[in-house]
Amino acid sequence: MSDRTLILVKPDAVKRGLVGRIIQRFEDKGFRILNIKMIEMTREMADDFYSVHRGKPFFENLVLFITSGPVVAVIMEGRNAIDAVRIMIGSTDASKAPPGSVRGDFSLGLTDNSIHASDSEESFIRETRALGLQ
Ligand code: 3AN
Repeated sequence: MSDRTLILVKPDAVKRGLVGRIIQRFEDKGFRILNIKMIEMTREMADDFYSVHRGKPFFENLVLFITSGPVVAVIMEGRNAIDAVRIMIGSTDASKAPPGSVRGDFSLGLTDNSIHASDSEESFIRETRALGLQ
């Protein structure tokens, strides 16, 4: 159980002007922002960030998408952060994410699904390192 996690507001949501509304939900829930940064991910950063997906059929699209515009990275702290935030973002396929979740309320996509959140302590460490945040 980790008390820190990372979210990325993805390029689709940044382009649509949803940054404030998405981050607000986590502050409303009780999470505290420890670090926040707008980042234009390079190909190398994306490659490290998504290294667990290397070799999968959707990998190239994923890298092209996440480097298609700025993302907003937020490190947050709060009780049971990794699990609690995963519940709040909804399932990967946003067309199946329930209303009330970030993806359920703001997206229909699978690659362009508005938000990313770390799914484990190990991912949190790899992802923050890939982004140069620690
Ligand atoms: P999540 O973002 O819910 O943690 P992951 O980590 O399994 O999902 O996948 C990372 C990203 O890869 C997803 N956000 C999505 O953009 C993309 N992705 C995952 N599975 C697929 C798939 N079957 N087809 C296309 N894109 C996918």
